Amino acid sequence: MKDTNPLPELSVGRADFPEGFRLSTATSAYQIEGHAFGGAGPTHWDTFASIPGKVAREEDGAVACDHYHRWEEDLDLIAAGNFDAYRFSTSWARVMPDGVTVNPEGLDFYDRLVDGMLERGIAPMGTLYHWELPEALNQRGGWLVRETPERFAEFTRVVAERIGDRLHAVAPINEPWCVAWLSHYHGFHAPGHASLEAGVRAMHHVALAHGLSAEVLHGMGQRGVGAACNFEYALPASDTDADRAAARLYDGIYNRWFVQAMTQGTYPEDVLEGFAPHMPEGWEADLATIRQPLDWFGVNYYTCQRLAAGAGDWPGYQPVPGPLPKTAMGWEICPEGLAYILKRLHGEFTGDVPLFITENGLANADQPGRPDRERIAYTDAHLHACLDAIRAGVPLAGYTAWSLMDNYEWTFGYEKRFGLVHVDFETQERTPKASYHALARAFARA
Ligand code: IFM
Repeated sequence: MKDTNPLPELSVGRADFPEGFRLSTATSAYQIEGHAFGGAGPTHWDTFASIPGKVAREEDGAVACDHYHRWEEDLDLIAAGNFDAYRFSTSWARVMPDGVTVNPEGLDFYDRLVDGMLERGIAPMGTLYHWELPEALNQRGGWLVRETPERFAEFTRVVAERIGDRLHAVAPINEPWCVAWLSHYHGFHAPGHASLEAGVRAMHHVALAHGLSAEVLHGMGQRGVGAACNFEYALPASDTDADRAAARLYDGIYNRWFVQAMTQGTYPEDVLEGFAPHMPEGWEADLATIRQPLDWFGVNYYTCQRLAAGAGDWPGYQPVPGPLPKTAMGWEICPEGLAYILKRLHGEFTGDVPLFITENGLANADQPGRPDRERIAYTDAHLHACLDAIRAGVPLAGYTAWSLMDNYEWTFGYEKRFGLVHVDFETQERTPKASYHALARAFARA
């Protein structure tokens, strides 16, 4: 049935936020570019997606949104949407197909893209690694071995030499927890390892990669060096001591491991209790490298998680479904968790370093011709949580909507739609959704 109700507006907008607050939107290379184009090398996501049962319909990022050819149209959408900044990522395998050798065509692509942003008045926010590792490096051990963070430092130098002068902000790694724990302990993402030992080694090597990369950037005089970590509001499933301990441990692995190492140069003691036997040799000496000065700290937030004590091996916690309304990913909609995370980061870890919401959004069962009211409501509630944190003294510098457009949602293939812009994957036609228009109106410049 046709939805004839008036289109909903956001109840907050640019005028409610402090002067200079930036509205941004984000994508990532493998999720949109079309990895088959431009001489990019194979990645461990191509390998993973080809294994039956790992990814819905065995879909991969070979064509994705064909952004490699349609980037100008996509930047026009960002500009017309009144976004101040655009968070994109550089594909390591596009720039260095075997992880080592430079592909000039790949660098040229990002050079054009960054210039295209500046021509349209959009501030480029780069992420160097958003999940696709060159397959050649995966073959050599990937994030299980120290060679990968060391090679990542070299990739950092190559990218920064070419486009660093025009980046307003740069983060080495998007969502280190996903790169390490989700992909090497849970095995849900590429490369699909599933053991405590693999998870722990990756948790250290990914942290080290952040540190080595930030060190290179600082050495080159790069401005705007930051980080982008993901957080979940961890809640005990019940009031028992056992469930509270489960939530605390989950919080340690998910929320505290990386930010504590990056800002304080230590790992959380409670997590180390279980990790210590599997940590790579000499890890203690790396903490000084992992702790680097940060100009800003990025927060990716989507949901809360309820944890119960489990009977299995350490860490043993069990996620338990909660009562709140859920997105198409099955994730609870919990904006108060965002305010909690922001206040806590500011109070315990990041101090005066400006925070930036580097991802927030939802997958929704969008239908063409029907306004995505759920996305507008979700965004509105999370923007209110941002205001709550700002009123409490949190130095919050911006908000990024994930994602500019529907794209490759990893193990879910193209089925889950996170976009402000609808993409028809048959024709590649882009159609802005009601949420895109609502944000554009709310953040129009005076
Ligand atoms: O699509 C992902 C993105 O690549 C990283 N953060 C979470 C998003 C939604 O799952």
